[in-house]
Amino acid sequence: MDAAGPRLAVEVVTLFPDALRAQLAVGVVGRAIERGIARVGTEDPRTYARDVHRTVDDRPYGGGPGMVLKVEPLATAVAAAAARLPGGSPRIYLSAQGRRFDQAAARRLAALPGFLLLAGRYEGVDERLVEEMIDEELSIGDYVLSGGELAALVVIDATVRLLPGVLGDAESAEQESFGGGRTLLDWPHYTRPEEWRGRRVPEVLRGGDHAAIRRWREKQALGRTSERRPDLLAGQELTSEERGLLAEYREERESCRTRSSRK
Ligand code: 9D3
Repeated sequence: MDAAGPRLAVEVVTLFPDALRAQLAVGVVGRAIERGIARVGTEDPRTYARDVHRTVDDRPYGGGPGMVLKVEPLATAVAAAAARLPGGSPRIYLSAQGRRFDQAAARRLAALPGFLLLAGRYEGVDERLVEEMIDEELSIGDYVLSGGELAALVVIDATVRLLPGVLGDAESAEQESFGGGRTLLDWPHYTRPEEWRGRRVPEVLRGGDHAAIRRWREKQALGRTSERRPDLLAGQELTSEERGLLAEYREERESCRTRSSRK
């Protein structure tokens, strides 16, 4: 018996609970829920719409295109979902106006006993609902989505995989293997066959020298990060070991380019 309840409880207020639940059933998150580590409930505001058409939206004051989610029945749905969460669980509105969700935000949410996610649709929700019932607003990035459901799935996925016992020991260790607390891009991965269209798997990965393999992977991770995402390394002090690996990476890239451009 699991009388302790889940380590993390999440509630999502959404007009599309079925679509959300389908995605939550698969993969790492699906397994965490099955095992009782996390619990994700949903609440559909349409349930609380009292008119025959079950209306949840209305035209915006001031005019303009699109519709706005009405404050009632949304308020009833938020209250019903919040009542199932541990005390102190923040209520988060997913919107393009929010602070950017990142790995640090995922770690912060993973440390909580629970949180509520409100996924909007159409042009958004009546601002008075936000003022009255919402603690913070989160965006997942600078692009336009059609609603908050995909954002809710992103936040839940990134958060649940950080909960103790969700990942295996090996995967958990890999998350922390390099970088001394900073985020680096991943190194390249290969599996069989050892040659495909004339491209061979890097020789070091085929030998059993684990120290050499580890060094090669760290070099690739550092090199790719500095080439593709210099912003992740900006303002960070590299160790002399790391500077050496980065110099090696750049030399190897250079000699690779020289070779491939030779006539
Ligand atoms: C300027 C008029 N709009 C539509 C073109 C604004 C707008 C309304 C509703 C833009 C996006 C949305 C729906 N977006 C979300 O619900 C959303 C979102 C996003 O669009 N980008 C990044 N993160 C998020 S979190 C929720």
